[in-house]
Amino acid sequence: MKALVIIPTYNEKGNIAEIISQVQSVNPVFEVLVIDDNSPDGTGKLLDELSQNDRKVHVIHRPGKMGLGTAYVTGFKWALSRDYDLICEMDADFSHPPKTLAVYLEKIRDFDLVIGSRYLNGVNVVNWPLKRLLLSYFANIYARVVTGVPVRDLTSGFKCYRRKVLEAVNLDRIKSNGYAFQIEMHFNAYYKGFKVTEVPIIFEERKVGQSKMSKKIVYEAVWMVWRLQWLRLTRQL
Ligand SMILES: Nc1nc2c(ncn2[C@@H]2O[C@H](COP(=O)(O)OP(=O)(O)O)[C@@H](O)[C@H]2O)c(=O)[nH]1
Ligand SMILES: [Mg+2]
Repeated sequence: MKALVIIPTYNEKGNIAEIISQVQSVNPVFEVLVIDDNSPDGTGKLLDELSQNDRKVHVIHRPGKMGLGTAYVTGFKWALSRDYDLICEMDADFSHPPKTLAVYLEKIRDFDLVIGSRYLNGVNVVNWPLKRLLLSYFANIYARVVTGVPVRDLTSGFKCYRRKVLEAVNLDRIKSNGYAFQIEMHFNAYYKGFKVTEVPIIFEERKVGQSKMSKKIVYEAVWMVWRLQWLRLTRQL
């Protein structure tokens, strides 16, 4: 079995080497693909060195900051043009505990998509300002009600797909770039009939570097859920 962890980066010089090393120490089956958007802090240069010394570390450089969604779509296509069976998504900033990847390896035997969830058994988020937590929490309830997808953490960016899920999604039609991207992918997987499950994670706010979250990303999710329902009901999904 071949497994790939895709990590998008923008200014993650202080995190990227350590996160790659922790992913690899969970299980040597994991290869890593980093999509770097020409980070001004030199993350890309560091990645060139890391990938030159390790054939299980891969890097794609894009010319500028183009957003999370298009970074993942680029990574998915790269993975699908090779022989990976499992394709995972993860942030570079240690908000997603690498150890959970071991749980994904177990769970994915029985499911097609395993999502790391902050909102199973209460709220498991550490060090977020209350405002941000409330936004995320209620955004998830809103998205769940509008989309009808029974996933507690629809905006989670930490998960593992079986290859066939990504093959079934028309990646060229994925439109969103921020949190909505995660909703859009979960929506597709669920309504295309794949077996989706969640496992609890404890999400910790980053200690190094800065968040790239913006108002624009939030608004995108507000209308995207309606667009997704429209596409589904008119059989365009
Ligand atoms: N390639 C790429 N990575 C990005 C971009 N925006 C954010 N990231 C990465 O996506 C992950 C999550 O971003 P982050 O700013 O921590 O968002 P937050 O956790 O929602 O505050 C991190 O690994 C970032 O470096 C982007 O435009 N391009
Ligand atoms: Mg983060």
